[in-house]
Amino acid sequence: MAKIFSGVQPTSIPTLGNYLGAMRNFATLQEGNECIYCIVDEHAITVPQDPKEIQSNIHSLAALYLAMGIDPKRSILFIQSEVPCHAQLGWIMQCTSYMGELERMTQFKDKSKGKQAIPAGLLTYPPLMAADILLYQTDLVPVGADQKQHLELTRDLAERFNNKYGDVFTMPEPYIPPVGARIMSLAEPTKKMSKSDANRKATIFTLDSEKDIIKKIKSATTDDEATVRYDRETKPGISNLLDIFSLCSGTSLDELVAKYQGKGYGEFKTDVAEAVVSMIKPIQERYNNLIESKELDEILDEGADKAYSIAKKTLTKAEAALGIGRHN
Ligand code: AQP
Repeated sequence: MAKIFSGVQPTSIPTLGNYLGAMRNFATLQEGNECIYCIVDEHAITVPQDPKEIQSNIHSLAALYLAMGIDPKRSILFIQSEVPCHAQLGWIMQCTSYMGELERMTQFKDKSKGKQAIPAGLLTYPPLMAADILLYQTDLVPVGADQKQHLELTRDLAERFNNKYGDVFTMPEPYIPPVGARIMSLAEPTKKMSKSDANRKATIFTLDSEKDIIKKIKSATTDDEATVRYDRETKPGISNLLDIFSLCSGTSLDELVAKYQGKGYGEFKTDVAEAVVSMIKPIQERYNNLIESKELDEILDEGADKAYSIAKKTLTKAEAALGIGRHN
């Protein structure tokens, strides 16, 4: 039985990329493993957030986790800021990190580019993420490809700490799916699909209406060749749509390419949209039943209590190893 931990930021409604790259695996990993899933709201405030919007996003994300198959009887679901050990071990991880390695993180470089005043939290995001993972003595972290670098840093920090102060942390491994780990923007298919993309046409959100999903896929950037075939280099738009189609329908890429031989992009896009809608609709139906339910708060309260009792043990161990606070 492996210990699994992962989180999603309530920066907006999760995208199709968040779902296919990470959240879809959260439910399947529940089988035979101990899973802990988190709404990482402290990560979200590394860029400015509207207080009302982030509150609403936190509730929606909790309901979506459950709608996507997280079973609170088997897994722990909680909000990061409700378990103070995250910020506390986050500080210890910041003190374990070097400026140079944090400045080299691709996400930091991307998100700070062109900014006059860069929030320090953008730089210290990875040590906080390391704390999230290490608090639960995690074996496996299901994430999309964009988080691979942060996970490598988590391993470096754990190793550095363990070497200096003794064996406190388990060394986590990433769990990156072979397909779907990097779903691309519909508007600019050489860039990853992101919640915070200013161009709303670039991203499918998991709560988008059927009409919007169809519209976005129909307007997705493709190429002039008019042949459906897979080539990430020369046909990034069509290849991205093929990945999405394959993951949403369970049909292999080869079968899809064969099926659309000699057919135009119009018919192909219509069918991609239909596959996305069919996959998302049942999630949305479950979400609609959950979002107003009292049950949601009870699950999050219980999740925070359970997460705290695990996290506190690791935090105490780390503080004792460092010699801070009082320990007998
Ligand atoms: N395009 C993507 N394809 C596959 N997986 C993805 N993930 C993100 N984008 C894609 C994975 O989703 C999980 C949750 O992501 P996150 O909320 O922690 O933040 P992120 O990685 O920064 O994702 P976004 O959507 O781009 O959010 P914003 O715009 O707020 O920064 C992670 O496992 C991630 O790898």
